[in-house]
Amino acid sequence: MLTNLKLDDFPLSSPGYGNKVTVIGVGSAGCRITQQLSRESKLLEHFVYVTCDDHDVANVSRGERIIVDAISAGKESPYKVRALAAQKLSEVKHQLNASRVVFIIAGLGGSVGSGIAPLIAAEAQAKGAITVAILVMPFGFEKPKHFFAGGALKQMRSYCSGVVLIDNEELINEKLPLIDAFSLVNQKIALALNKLLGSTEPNEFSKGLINMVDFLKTKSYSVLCLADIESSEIRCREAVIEAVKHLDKIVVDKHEASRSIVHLCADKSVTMKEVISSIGGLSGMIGDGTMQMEYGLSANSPGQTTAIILATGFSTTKFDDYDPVDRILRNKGTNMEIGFDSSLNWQSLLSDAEMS
Ligand SMILES: Nc1nc2c(ncn2[C@@H]2O[C@H](COP(=O)(O)OP(=O)(O)OP(=O)(O)O)[C@@H](O)[C@H]2O)c(=O)[nH]1
Ligand SMILES: [Mg+2]
Repeated sequence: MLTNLKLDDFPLSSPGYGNKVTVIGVGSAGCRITQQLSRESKLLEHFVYVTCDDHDVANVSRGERIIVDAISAGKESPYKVRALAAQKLSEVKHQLNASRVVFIIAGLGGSVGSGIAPLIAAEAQAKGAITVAILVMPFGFEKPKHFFAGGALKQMRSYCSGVVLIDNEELINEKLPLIDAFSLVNQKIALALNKLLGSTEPNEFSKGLINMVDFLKTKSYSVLCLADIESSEIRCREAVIEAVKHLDKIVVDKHEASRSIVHLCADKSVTMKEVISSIGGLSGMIGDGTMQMEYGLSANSPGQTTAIILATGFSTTKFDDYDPVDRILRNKGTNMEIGFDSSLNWQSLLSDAEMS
C-alpha cells in the first residue's frame, strides 16, 4: 500500500550529491571498486569510468564510460597509456565540470591506473576541486609492478589534497579463488567508503562526506584498514584490534597517527559500553596520546562485526620503498620531484638499485 512506503524505499529519489561529488574509477581495479561503490551508495550520484579495456566496464549500469583506445598502440607502460589518454582529456574535463570534490579510485602498478590516474588528478586539481585519491597498492609478490606503483603514488601525492592507501595484501582471503577474493576485497572497500562517506540506512550514523574530506586534506598519508569477525556475539573490540594489526603492517610508525575515524558495523543490540571500550582502546594502540578520534556506527549486521579504521598523519608507509630509485635518492639525501633531473648520475643509482 502506498501509505506504507518510506523515502528509503526509493534510494534514487533521496537527495544525493549530484555532480558536486565525482567518483572516477581508473583501470581494471579502479573500475571494479567504483562499480561496487555505485551499487552501494545512495548519496553518490556521479560516477565516471576511465580505462583501456571494454571488459572493465561491461557491467556498468550507472555512470559515464571513457575508453582510451590502446588496441593498435598497446599498453605496455603507464607512460604509453598516459600519452594515449591525452586524446580523451576533453571528455574527462567535461565530466569534472562543477565538481567540488573528486575521488579517484585506482589500483596502482598496472599500466592503466598508474598511467591515467595522475593525469586526471592534475586536471581535477587545476579545476580547483578537492581531489582525494583512493589507491589500492600491489601485493608484495607483484615485484615488477612496484616501480610503476611507487612512481604513480608519488605523482598522486603531489596532485591530490589527500591520499588514502589500501593494501590488498591485508584485505584478501588467500584461500579463495583469485576472482572471488578480489570481488570480496572490492566489496569490503566499497562498504568502508560508503559507511565513512555518509549514512542513509536506518540504525546508523557516520561522520559523513564533509568531515571525511576535511580529515583527508593533509600532506601525510591516510590508510584504510578493515577487519571483520563472523560470530553471533558482538565483538567490536576484537575487530578493532585486528584492523590495527593490518595498519601495523602498512605504516612505518603507527604512533604518528594524528586523527582517526572508526566505523563499527555490528548487530543492533550493540551497547554504548561495547563501543566505548573498543574505540577507547584504539587510542592506546595508535597515535601518541593526542590523536583526535571520531566514530560512526551501523547497527544492521547480525552475525558479523566489522571495524573500519581510517587513520591519517603518517609520513611514511612500506610503499615508499616500492620505487627503488626514489629510495636510493632518499638515502643519498636527494629529493627527486616528478620530473627527471638530467644532472643525476643514473648509472650509479641503478647499480645501487640492483644491490638493494
Ligand atoms: N582490490 C583489487 N585489486 C585489484 C583488482 N584487480 C587488480 N588488482 C590489483 O591492482 C593492481 C593494478 O591492477 P589493474 O587495476 O588490473 O591494472 P590496470 O591499471 O588495469 O593496468 P593493466 O594491468 O595494464 O590493464 C594490481 O597490483 C592488482 O594486484 C581488483 O578487482 N580488486
Ligand atoms: Mg587492466
